[in-house]
Amino acid sequence: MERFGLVGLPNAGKSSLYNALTGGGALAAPYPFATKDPNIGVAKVPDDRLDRLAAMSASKNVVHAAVEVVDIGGLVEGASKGEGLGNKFLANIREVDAIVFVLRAFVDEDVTGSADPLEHLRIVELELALADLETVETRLAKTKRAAKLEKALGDEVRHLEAAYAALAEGTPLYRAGLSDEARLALAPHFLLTNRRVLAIVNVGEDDLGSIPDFEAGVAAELTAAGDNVEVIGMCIQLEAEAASIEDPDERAEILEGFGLGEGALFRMVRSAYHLLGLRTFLTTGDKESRAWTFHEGSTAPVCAGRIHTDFQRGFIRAEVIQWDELLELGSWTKGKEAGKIRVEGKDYVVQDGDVMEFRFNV
Ligand SMILES: Nc1nc2c(ncn2[C@@H]2O[C@H](COP(=O)(O)OP(=O)(O)OP(=O)(O)O)[C@@H](O)[C@H]2O)c(=O)[nH]1
Ligand SMILES: [Mg+2]
Repeated sequence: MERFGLVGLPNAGKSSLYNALTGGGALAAPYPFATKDPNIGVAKVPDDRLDRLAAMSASKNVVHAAVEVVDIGGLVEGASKGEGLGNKFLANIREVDAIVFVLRAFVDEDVTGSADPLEHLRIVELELALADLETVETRLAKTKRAAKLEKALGDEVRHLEAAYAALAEGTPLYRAGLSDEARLALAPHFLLTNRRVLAIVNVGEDDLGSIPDFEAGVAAELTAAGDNVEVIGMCIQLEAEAASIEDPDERAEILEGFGLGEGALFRMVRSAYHLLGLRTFLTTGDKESRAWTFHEGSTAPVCAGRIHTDFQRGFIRAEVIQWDELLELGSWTKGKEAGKIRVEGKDYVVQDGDVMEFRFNV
């Protein structure tokens, strides 16, 4: 399962957000370093398309896609040099696929620390960039030596040099304007800032109206990033309170009462999922409707393999229709009768929102 890690200064609200997303019981407390070892949990990816298909098929079982969330201990200025929880926290970040920055903007006298999200962003970015700088420096020296004997390593030296130049300025790689080719070539080095980033601005209960301003302020700092970065403002405290309510109708009422609409958690999980390059195809029937995760650009046999390896091995063809077309037709059978279900072969690149059935032979 794909993982995203919550990264930020102490008391930013990471554990509170983790609890809200996963229904977990991580310690959230008004003192720094409340979290020492990471908490790991699973967040369901809300999907209205799935719910509607399940209703259409009167499915007994509904299975959402899911991602893993890791709540990492707070980092402080100097973390890359061992301050605070230091290197331990860096190791935890290396293990995630995408980073979610939690930047504090809420003011609360009982919770120590700065409430300036840009200050939070500056420190977090600098620490991650410094940690990467150290890694790149070592790799660059090694690769340069090796390149004297092996000419093919010239490209790698070039990419590492470009990374070095950016990091030495304190610029994280996700907004250093590197080409896709360069970022891909650097992937084997597991650098912290060579990933996609989602930034959450944790706004106070009384500041909901200022969410767009906070979002714009943080986004302006991250502009060079292009598609690799997204910013979402929310009040984690209120979101967490609402999320703790089991009954969906009651929860919707509370969210409405707080003035939070559908709530920002849903939006956040969806954004993180998309940022990771993850997409969804669906299956639907009376027994089960289910959302399956695949990587953007996957072919039909690869997607079939998400369900069962036999489906991939013995793949013959896929029957496909977009979810909204199927809903309009009312059922798979009606879709067939109307000739609206397409037959696709092994080269078909699956699209987000495809509803699929696979024919296979083993
Ligand atoms: N007023 C207010 N308090 C919040 C909000 N979000 C979190 N808090 C409080 O801030 C304190 C710190 O929250 P945590 O979730 O423990 O923060 P953390 O980022 O996990 O902190 P560390 O684990 O120490 O790095 C807790 O007492 C929370 O209840 C918020 O939106 N508003
Ligand atoms: Mg914590």
